[in-house]
Amino acid sequence: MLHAWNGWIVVALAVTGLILLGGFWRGLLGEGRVWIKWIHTVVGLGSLVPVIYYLLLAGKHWKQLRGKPWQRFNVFAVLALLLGWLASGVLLWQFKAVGPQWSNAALTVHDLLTWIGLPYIIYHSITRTQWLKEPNRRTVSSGRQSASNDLHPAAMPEPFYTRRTFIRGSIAAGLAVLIGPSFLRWLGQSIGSSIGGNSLEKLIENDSNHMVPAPQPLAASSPPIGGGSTGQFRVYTVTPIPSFDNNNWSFTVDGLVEKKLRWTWDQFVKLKRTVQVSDFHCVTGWSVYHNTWEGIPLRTILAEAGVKAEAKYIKFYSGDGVYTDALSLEQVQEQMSDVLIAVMHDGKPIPSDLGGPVRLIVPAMYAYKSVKWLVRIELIADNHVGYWEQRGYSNDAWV
Ligand SMILES: Nc1nc2c(c(=O)[nH]1)N[C@H]1C(S)=C(S)[C@@H](COP(=O)(O)O)O[C@H]1N2
Ligand SMILES: [Mo]
Repeated sequence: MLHAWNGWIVVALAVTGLILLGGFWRGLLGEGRVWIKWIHTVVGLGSLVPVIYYLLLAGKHWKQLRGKPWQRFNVFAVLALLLGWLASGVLLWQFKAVGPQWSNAALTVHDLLTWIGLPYIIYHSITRTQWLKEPNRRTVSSGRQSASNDLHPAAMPEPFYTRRTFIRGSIAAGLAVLIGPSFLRWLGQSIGSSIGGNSLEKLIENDSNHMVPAPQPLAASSPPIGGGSTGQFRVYTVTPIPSFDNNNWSFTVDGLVEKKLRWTWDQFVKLKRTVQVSDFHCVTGWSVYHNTWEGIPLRTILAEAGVKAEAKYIKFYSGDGVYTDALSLEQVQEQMSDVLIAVMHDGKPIPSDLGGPVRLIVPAMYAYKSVKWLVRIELIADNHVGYWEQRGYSNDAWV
């Protein structure tokens, strides 16, 4: 019964975990995503209960597994997986307390265990359900089992080509085909190589924006004074990735301002830019370090537009037509001089996947504040609750 409970817990964690990982579900689920994250966290913490209960009984079980090295190995593998997932999961759950460095490492471990553990557990479940039909192979039974073991010694090797090895081989091959490509993509991203991953080069190659002229980098951007970013961006979007060209792109500053501003791309690329180096942190655990961003400080633009006294908040609109977020004027004017309307990353135009041609960068806050495909800034009197904040993300986004 303990095994069955544990099995169902793993199924629940696998399903919710894969939904959280899949970019496809971001826009579709909305608020549901935050709920699923909660379910995943609570069930994950709950997975400790059967583990502890098992450990109390482990001595007895271990004896029953005498002479069955593979089953003993399996016990180790499953315990290592569950405890590894749990420990890294706790760090991801407590990302604010432990900070981005720890959650970044925890996410890598959590993912790695998933790519190894999930195929392992699926293989294990499929092959072992066949055992249920063969009582002599089941571990937990009465003395009858040792009798049958004497008749069919476990040590007797099976011939290589039997129905069973064929079925196992097919299951393993099927899983490799299903999971292999995503695993390789993940591996490529983690070790920073470009096999199938979203390496920066790939994202730049796939840029679907057609803005002319291309912005020319300042000396501090090329080569990037930050030395080039480290880590991989995961491309997050709640809509299909929009594409822009000179005809469908413009940049507006309006609302409670003295002077409404509107630029076409030709005008916008001529604005004076500055360069900053900053880290980029997502609440789901990943970070990209030492980004060299080039763009226009938000303060410069606000000064040019002239903020009216009634204005208290700044609302940011994405050109995807859906995503928005806001900062308070006080935050921007007193605490964060580094909020940037970014046009270039590491000396290159920001590719469409990463929010180009123009995205917001708020280094002191988690990246859900960094609105991609930024096209409009509106000064408002009452706070606006952003896309993810409406769906359960914390209003407090300070890293
Ligand atoms: N328009 C838009 N901006 C967005 C998002 C989005 O879904 N749409 N996701 C936010 C979140 S949660 C993160 S972590 C970062 C991800 O940036 P990246 O896709 O360039 O890695 O963008 C932020 N800005
Ligand atoms: Mo995020």
